[in-house]
Amino acid sequence: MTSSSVGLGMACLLLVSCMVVPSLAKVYTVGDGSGWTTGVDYSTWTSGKSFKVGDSLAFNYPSSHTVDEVSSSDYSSCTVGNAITTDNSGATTIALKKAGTHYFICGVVGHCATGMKLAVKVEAGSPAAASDDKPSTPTPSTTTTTKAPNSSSWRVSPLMAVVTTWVALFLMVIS
Ligand SMILES: [Cu+2]
Repeated sequence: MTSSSVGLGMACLLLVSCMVVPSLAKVYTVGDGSGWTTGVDYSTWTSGKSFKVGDSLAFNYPSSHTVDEVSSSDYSSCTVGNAITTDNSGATTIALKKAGTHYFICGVVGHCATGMKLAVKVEAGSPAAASDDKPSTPTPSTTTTTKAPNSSSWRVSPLMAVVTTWVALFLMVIS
């Protein structure tokens, strides 16, 4: 298989993943091809992007990392242990439901200091997009392996989890 056909396949996957979500919402894959890992400058990744309420962040990472949403001060000081929400499923999708700045770090001691920290400034979307909190999802109860903390700020669509896993596998295969 040539690399161009692999690229085409990935493009199709990404296209599908964009069509799955409501038209106005975007899903941002954190770190793009690098994923959520040490040694990536996430402030560079966020620059030039404008995040809106209704968009989502997709974190892809090996289970040796976690995705912790933390306070501004814990973000600045890389303090672990006070996470607002945490997940280590390897494919974490975070719905950005509130305007304001959201802070994420890896909960493994030392990783935040080596770059695993992400601050995302979320703007209120258009009135139409901001008002619908939850588009009707057919069968949310079929969520399979994703560990879902009992918190409303986490919403991992099973379909998106599958799609992001595919993308991650493609990236592993072609790397
Ligand atoms: Cu980590």
